[in-house]
Amino acid sequence: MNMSLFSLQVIKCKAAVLWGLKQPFSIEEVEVAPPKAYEVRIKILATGICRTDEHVISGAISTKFPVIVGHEASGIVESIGEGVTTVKPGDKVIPLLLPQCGKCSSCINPNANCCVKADLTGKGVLSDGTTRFTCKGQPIYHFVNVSSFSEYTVVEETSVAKIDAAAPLEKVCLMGCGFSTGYGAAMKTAKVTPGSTCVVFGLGGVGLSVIMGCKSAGASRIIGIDLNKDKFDKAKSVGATECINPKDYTKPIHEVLSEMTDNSVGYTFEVVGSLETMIDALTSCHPSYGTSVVVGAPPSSKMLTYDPMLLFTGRTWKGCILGGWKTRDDIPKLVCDFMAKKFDLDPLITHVLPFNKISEGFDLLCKGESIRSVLLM
Ligand code: COD
Ligand code: ZN
Ligand code: ZN
Repeated sequence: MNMSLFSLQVIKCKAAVLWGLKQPFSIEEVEVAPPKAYEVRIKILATGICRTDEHVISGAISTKFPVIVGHEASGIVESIGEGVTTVKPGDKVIPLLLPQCGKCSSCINPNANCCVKADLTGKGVLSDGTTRFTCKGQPIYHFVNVSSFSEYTVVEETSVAKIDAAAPLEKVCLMGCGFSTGYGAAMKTAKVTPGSTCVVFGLGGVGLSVIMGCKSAGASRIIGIDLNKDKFDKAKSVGATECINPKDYTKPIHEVLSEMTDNSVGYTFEVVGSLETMIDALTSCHPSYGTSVVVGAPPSSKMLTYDPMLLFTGRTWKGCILGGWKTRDDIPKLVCDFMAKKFDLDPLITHVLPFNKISEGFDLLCKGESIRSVLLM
């Protein structure tokens, strides 16, 4: 019997609603509709604050308002819609900003993960074109199929990964975005080789996760770069062998790196999201065998000019979303690796706050004081 039949009713709960651009979060009582066919209603228990959520508030990423953002979360399945077979009420899960439908050309290709069902353009609705949230009689839009700044959310079955029942939800929520993005950029997308030299531009939570990935892959030298030297100690604690600030040099950073490494940089990672560092990172990897990965989301509708000679000599330039992982397959495996202590998430979690202190969490992010704040519902 479909267990969701027991709970097919609207749930009233707390959510942080953004009513418009550059507006503060407003904690509201919202109605969360029951899951329709092939949908899952999740009780969110922990959710991290990611820079991309802030980009919605500022307008750097366009979405429809009013909206419930939040996309780095963990929780427990509350009920399931008709036809759902891969999760059941009570399962621990991570909702996925990048679905894995298993059928589209990306899902079928072993080297791709950008599923056609992903909402990367801010449609803000589920597959049937409607939302499952209402507040004060008004529909509230979803964000990247997740909307975790709510005590309950509804996602599609293709946007949920079932994880180990013993996983600590207040930590593994970071697998929903920041950690997986950085770690995967090194392990899955670049496929860093043992003994290599890696350079990471930007030492926020995602950059630190790239460093952890380079370390796990066996890189022997990992150079961290940031304009803020306060980021260096943490970077070294997770595996950077040295850290530099471009402001301390008059030479261009690629020349500094070439001299430091005797021209042997195998991999560079752009984890800032700026056009200048994308070019710096490309230029800094070895002209013939170097690979540079764009991890930071590029600013919307900005173009880049570069000297094609940089590629002509043999460099590889690639990008990835969510580290390149196939989300439903790989995120549960990452949780297993975490449980097996292959890496630690504690260095990334600088603040833990109750959900109603969400605005405080965003202030910490904007002041550069937090790596990741985790909100507990
Ligand atoms: N050179 C070096 N470091 C710099 C520079 C610069 N020119 N400018 C800023 N920095 C440093 C800052 O001091 C800071 O330490 C760091 O770069 C950025 O860190 P945070 O804490 O602001 O951000 P993160 O690490 O949480 O995330 C940064 C990304 C750029 C990766 C993020 O915003 C992003 O674009 N994510 C998209 C990637 C993805 O797949 N996302 C999935 C959904 S979000
Ligand atoms: Zn994110
Ligand atoms: Zn797909």
